[in-house]
Amino acid sequence: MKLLIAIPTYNEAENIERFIKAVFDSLQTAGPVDGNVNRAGEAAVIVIDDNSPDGTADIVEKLVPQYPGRLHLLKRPGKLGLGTAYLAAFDWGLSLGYDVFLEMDADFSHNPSYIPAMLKEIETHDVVIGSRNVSGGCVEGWSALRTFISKGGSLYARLVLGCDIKDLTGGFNMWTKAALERINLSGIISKGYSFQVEMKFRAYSAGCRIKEIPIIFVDRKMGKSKMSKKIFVEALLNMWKIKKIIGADSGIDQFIKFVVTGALGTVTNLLIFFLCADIFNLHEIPVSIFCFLIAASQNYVINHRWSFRQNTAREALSFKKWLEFTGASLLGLTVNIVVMKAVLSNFAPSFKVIAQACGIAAGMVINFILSKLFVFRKKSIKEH
Ligand SMILES: Nc1nc2c(ncn2[C@@H]2O[C@H](COP(=O)(O)OP(=O)(O)OP(=O)(O)O)[C@@H](O)[C@H]2O)c(=O)[nH]1
Ligand SMILES: [Mg+2]
Repeated sequence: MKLLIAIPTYNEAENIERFIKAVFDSLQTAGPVDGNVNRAGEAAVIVIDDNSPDGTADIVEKLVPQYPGRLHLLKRPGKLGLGTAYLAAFDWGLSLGYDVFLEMDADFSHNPSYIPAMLKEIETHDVVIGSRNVSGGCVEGWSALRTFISKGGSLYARLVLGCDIKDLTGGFNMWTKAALERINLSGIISKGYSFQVEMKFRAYSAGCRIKEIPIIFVDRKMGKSKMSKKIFVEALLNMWKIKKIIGADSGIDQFIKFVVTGALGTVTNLLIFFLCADIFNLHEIPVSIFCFLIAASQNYVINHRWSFRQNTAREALSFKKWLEFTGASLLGLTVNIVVMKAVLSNFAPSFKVIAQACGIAAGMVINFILSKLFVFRKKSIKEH
């Protein structure tokens, strides 16, 4: 296991030397304490500098010989944004066979002493988030206004995206290679601060196992913030683009897919019925039950893999869920019969098929509601 720590910098001359030292120091302790000797021992740091006018890159360049093979510098011609800096580092690391990636700010807001705990968690997860918003985590040194803006922004992102990660905006995150491969890095649209949200939302939507561990985030003591009103508003607007591109299905989309799945199930049901009852002359009642079970199984698989795939991406097909789905289908069938009978006796339409159509529609709606809210409901991160 090889860890690559990516540190983007823009005008961090006052921090970078001490920060790099602190990172390597924390890696030294990571091995013996947590049994991550190999991972931490082989870990490397890459600084991605955007031609900082204060000479950050020169400082890093001078440090490189002190950490042979373990400190790298990627120089870019100008300020191209935090997001593209990370993407460049991921590309670099993936091509060289690194399999765990850590993002960190250079301003000491992200304390390197958390790295061992994150390495421990990454063994059983795809993404580990250093989170300010879970119990035990917090921010130190921010004004009430900045805290309010940050919390408000985070809540807004969570609401727009319908995603229950508590710290969507934070930049202290660890990724496995597998997680990065699932995210589709080349499709990322964010260049600046919404990059962190987009990465996490993509991982969440792709069904990655995500863990948030509490961190105490400390406001920078040296250097200037790169955050501006323009960048902030841009990030807020980007949420909607991200939602559109990653495309969480709406309830209507799910319903249409559910109906198509039901129609396919009916075709399967009729085909098997025709074979068993008409060709092989088997008794209609057991054949009918058999056909129902086969169609329900087919519907279960297609709904899991297609209609509700965004809810079930983290789960495998299971007997328990099949049983729940078949139960919901039986209930749908019961509603179908009850409604059909009620329409017949109350309205007596000239064609009985009209009553049956009403019954099917009612049964389908009940089955859909049970499927969406119960059988294929989206599990929260806590349930994993
Ligand atoms: N390469 C590169 N790094 C950047 C860019 N913008 C910000 N950074 C770095 O990204 C990290 C986070 O930026 P910060 O300015 O600390 O942003 P912040 O944490 O939201 O705000 P403050 O802590 O208040 O400054 C720091 O290490 C910055 O130097 C950029 O355009 N390119
Ligand atoms: Mg910062």
